[in-house]
Amino acid sequence: MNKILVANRGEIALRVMRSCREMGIKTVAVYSEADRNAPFVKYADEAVCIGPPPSNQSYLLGHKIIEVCKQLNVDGIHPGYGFLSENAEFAAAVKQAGITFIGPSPEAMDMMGDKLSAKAAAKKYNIPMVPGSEGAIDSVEEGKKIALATGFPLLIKASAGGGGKGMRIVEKIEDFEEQMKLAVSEATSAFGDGSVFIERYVAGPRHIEIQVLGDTHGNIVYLFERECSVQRRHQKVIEEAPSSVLTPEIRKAMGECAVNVGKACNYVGAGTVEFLLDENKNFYFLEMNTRLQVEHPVTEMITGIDLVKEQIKVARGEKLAFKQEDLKINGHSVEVRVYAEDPANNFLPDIGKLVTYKRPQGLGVRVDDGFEEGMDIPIYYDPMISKLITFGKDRAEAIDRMIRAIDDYEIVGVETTLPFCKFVLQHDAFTSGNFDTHFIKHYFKPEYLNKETPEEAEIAALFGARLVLKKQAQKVVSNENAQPVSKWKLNRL
Ligand code: MV4
Repeated sequence: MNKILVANRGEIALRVMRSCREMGIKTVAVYSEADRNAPFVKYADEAVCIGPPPSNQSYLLGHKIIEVCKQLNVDGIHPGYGFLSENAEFAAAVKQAGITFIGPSPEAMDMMGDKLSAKAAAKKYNIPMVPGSEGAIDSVEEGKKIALATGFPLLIKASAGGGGKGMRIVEKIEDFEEQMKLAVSEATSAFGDGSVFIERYVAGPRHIEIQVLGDTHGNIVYLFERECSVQRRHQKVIEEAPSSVLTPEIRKAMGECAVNVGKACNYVGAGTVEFLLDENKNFYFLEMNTRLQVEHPVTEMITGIDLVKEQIKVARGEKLAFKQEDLKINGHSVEVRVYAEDPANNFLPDIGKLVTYKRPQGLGVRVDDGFEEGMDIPIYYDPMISKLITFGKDRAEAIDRMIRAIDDYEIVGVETTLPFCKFVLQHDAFTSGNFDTHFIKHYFKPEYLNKETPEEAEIAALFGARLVLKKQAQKVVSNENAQPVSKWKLNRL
């Protein structure tokens, strides 16, 4: 493989291209008019503008991207995450054009894209699943029977859904009919497929996912877990690896189940198998994501494996260079997602210019981003500014390092979720490891971020600046390089 086109933008496009460069592979960026000056466009060996800013006129235009590949003699496409990454039709069209899709087969994507067919495939390997319906519910009558046998509360889920879309909780049989009708109509309008199924509702679960990697020779391994329980409205906020609740025995059992889910669809490449873990540490298979995930860096940090390189190697037909017993967890890694959103104002996107943008640095700190100081955050896409990742010898060190990195990060011009992430990292429930998917609902209130009114902030900043100047004047003799406290800190903390 000599040239790879990255069918994505932002931090993930850049992250993929870095691995390509290390492997001596040329890169092609495709970009929208909104991303003309983006770092990933500058980093690529070649770059082609494919349309106006809206994704459906640029990053989602599979046929146009394949045309670019043909013109530039591209031999592989890396889809990143989001956009076309889980589109089986696109993967098939890429293959049809004689280009390597860096990811699983269209068949595996189709099988795992539908939750019912994923569960049916997993069932053949005796993977534990939440009790509920065997397949789709065809009528309200049938649904009620299964609901009574399953028990309440229960969930009605859309087979074509994912990430919590099209999910409805039912507390009692009297509500079943109405909720089922709503679920079916939501699923039909959102996914064009009204198939729904029933699962018992697992209260207070942890969301734990297993990274798997398969090659074209039938080998598949697990790269341990990521704990993703801290999330807000199905949007992950903090991820870490390993999870502080898994014993070596449960880790092995979950890992082996994940490998079997991969085997059930002849999985090739990097994939993620999602599980729920209940209070008694029983785990249940939920779904499989057939792409590289946003949070893949924490796995890279604790295994020392570059997942993008591995994706490319297996796409070239190489055998995995390691076996399960070669893989070990080393240390601990935490990731926070830094969004241009205002956590004090219901997480409304706060789009604007990155007037000041200074990354934290130092031992154990990794920043995956796609911005430079002075750039505008486009309104057309996900408002994620960066992923801030830390690594330490143990969980406490990774967390302390993350708090230090958050304090060192200087972002002026937009509100960010950094103070919110710091709040979570300092919370007893988080540091003790005793939390579940309801963490934010249970513990977070916007007032905890203690944001001042603009007037108060200005007064505080003026006082702070005076104090800093005074202190600096005193320090000149002992430390002439003393840094003033950043404006960001004065305003936000
Ligand atoms: C569940 C559940 C409880 N019981 N299934 C939400 C996203 C989708 N992947 C599955 N989800 C859930 N499925 C049963 N039977 C609770 C959730 C859930 C959740 C799961 C993972 C992470 C965050 C979550 C937040 C709310 C609900």
